[in-house]
Amino acid sequence: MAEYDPAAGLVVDRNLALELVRVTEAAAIAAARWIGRGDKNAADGAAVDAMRKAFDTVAISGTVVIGEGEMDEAPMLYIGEQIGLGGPSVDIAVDPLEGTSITAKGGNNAIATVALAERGCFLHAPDIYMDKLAVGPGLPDGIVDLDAPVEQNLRELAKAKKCDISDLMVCTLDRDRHKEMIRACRAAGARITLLGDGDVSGVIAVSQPEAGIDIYMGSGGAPEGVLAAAALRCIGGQLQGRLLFENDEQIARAREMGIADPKRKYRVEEMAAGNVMFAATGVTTGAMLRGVRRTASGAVTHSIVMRSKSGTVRYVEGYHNFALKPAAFVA
Ligand code: VTB
Repeated sequence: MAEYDPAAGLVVDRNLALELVRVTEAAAIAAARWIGRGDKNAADGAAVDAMRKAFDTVAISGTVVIGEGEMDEAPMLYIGEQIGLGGPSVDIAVDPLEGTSITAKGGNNAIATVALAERGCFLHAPDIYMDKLAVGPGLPDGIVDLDAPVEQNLRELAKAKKCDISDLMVCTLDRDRHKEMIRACRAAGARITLLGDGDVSGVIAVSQPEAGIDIYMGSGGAPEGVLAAAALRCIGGQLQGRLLFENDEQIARAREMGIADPKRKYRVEEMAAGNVMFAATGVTTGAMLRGVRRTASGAVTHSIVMRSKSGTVRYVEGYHNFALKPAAFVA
């Protein structure tokens, strides 16, 4: 069924969300061939290639706004690339393989992911770091803040959740730059899950009660921040993000991309506005999704797909028959 959104003046079919699952399934199946084979670039390349081909069957006029890089450095899914069969004008954010190193090592939590929004609705985040702070739905707005000390955020969150700080589980990337933050969390008495990679699913975990994560904090890729914001637009939860510029050149480039205030603290709806759809398929098993499982004649995939407009979250189990469809392109 088509939906008319007067604010955007565009017609976006809700079934597009299900189309996105085909796209992430294709990328995940292709990447899964490279699990544990020690070649992260090959895994990434396979995911990009499969995802790019899968987009050719989706009825959109899509523009990649979060992608694999600039046109001169990425042959496919580069920023500005036009994709799709033709249809409503939408912006696309992709991370064909979030967790290339995880996949290369056969670790946990690698996903293939895509988000879609009406034209102009995603923050055009440059490929730099973003400081992130996220908590799940149902908490008072602003209960935690990027500018507040770690201890204060944990204290306020524990109070709101009516538990002790020692009951809280923090999630962050295991990086040297987070040493001081991790020390402060531990000193306050909180528990911590350290991720090797994959902060898109790390952030989303705060809004999935079964994942057991109360708060995500720390810096990771800015494009990954926009993808996580797209997911939280659909399932709820708070995420604050601030771009971390390392030099004036990066600030100047961001200005060209439309970012006027380099110190701005973005909220979820400022990173992913309007009618948003998000899909992800597990490549390797994690808290959110099971990884691709190979069978004698095909593969089984596990995906999540959601829409901001309805708030519906679907888990999709796909049984793919390679005898009927080529393995690298399940569409
Ligand atoms: C994170 C993580 C990604 O990059 O965004 C991270 O989610 C940030 O960069 O999976 P560093 O690795 O330099 O910390 C990835 O690890 C890879 O894109």
